[in-house]
Amino acid sequence: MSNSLLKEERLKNFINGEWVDSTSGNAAPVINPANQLVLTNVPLSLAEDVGRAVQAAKAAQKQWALIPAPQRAEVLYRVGYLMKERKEELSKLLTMENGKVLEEARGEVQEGIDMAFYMAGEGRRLFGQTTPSELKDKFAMSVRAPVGVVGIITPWNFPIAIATWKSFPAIVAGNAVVWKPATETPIMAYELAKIFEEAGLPKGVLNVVFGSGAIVGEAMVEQDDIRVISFTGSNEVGRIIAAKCGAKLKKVSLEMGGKNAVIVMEDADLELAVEGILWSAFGTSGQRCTACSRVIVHEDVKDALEERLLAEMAKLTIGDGLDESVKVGPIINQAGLEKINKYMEIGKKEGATLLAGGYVMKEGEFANGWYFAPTLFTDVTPQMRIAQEEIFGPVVSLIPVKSLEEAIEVNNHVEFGLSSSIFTTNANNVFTAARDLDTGIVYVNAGTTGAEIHLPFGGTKGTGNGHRDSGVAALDVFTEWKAVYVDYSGKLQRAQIDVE
Ligand code: UN1
Repeated sequence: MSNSLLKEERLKNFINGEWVDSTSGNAAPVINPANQLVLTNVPLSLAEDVGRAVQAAKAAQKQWALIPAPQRAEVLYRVGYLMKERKEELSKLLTMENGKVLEEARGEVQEGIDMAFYMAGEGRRLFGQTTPSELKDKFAMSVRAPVGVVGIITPWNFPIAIATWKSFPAIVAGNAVVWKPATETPIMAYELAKIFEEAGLPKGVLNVVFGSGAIVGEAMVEQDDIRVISFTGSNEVGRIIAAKCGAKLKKVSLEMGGKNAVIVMEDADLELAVEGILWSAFGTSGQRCTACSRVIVHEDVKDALEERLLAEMAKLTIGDGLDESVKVGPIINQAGLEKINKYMEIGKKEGATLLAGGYVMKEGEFANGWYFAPTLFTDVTPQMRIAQEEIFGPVVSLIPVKSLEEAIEVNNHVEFGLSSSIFTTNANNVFTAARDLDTGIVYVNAGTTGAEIHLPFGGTKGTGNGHRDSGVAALDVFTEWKAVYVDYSGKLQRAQIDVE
């Protein structure tokens, strides 16, 4: 084992409160993208393992749902405090398995801590409505009921934060969870399950089954006892899940990426805009659903913006995220690196001008990791593939425009609708943009990343299917509305008929 933080040579599934091997006996290495050292091994489970997890979850959920929500929430408070105590250790492990720089890893763990306390608070709210009945001596209200067993499928780019967005509301609302984490980043799942165990979550309420989407994910979708699937990942996989869940009338919540833009108007504070672009484009090496991959710039400030961006990009330090001086870490794996690199040729062939970066970094200290140089294309037109498709890497395309109207049109002219941003000092521009940008998240004078956990996270068009993660909106995914009528008149009162 290459580090002392993680002692297990091979992780185990967590089913019914027990740590168990997968029935397949197979495993895959978990590789640190900064240096390609093996951190541990992740089991590759089978449908049978999912079946066991679902049975455990089903049995546990019946009891869990009967515990008052404020008491269920106490487990989440304990989870939050344990995460806080272990923040530094968790952050280091996160950097090792995912590659993001330590400062960002700390931010991600904090996002999980925030979610724990926020959702624990929901245990004393979980508000429904009370409303007058149209009939005398009759009471009407709506309450949130748990859906039962929920399936969550989480990505490698935010292996702990996104898991908390989904599992915490599900658990506080009285559901039991079957969770398939990404095989690239299972250590965060393993650590979070250990924390839940320590926090006293009853066995079977949270079950972790490691393995591939094709086998474990597929088995979860096929299981009739899983009533909701909440998925974050690619648009391609999301569509398959949605179709299969549709055929089974299973509720499905999808979050599938973005092609997010920063708009820079001629009246913008350029220094601030450059800071916002750098942080949201090259932070996490561009591997965020919310990453900025387009800059839509007013032609009057295009040259000035390019110049400042290039100057600041030259200062970015690249390397192993455990080194506190590093600003941009590695790419998750070889496949990710190849995908990004493919877009370099595509962009050049389409006629875009490459101003910086554009290559895989292989020399010296980069030889054993997966690194891509921060990249800037300019004179990009809105219909080019580099301006349309999600690259998921440190690559930005500059698109010049003549007006706010054109900027908004260009922003909206993509398949996705997750996040957008505008830098401007004009109040009319602010409100016009906030109204007309067709994305689930809009930032003013900030980059495209940085969502806070008590607001809804998700987007329009190809980004999602109308649901949201985090915020109160997450409760809508993991609860059913139940309308309850109590007639205390002592006689049969017919709605719509016995109304005086
Ligand atoms: C993601 O990229 O899938 O707003 C999640 C942000 C983070 C979450 C990103 N708080 O960038």
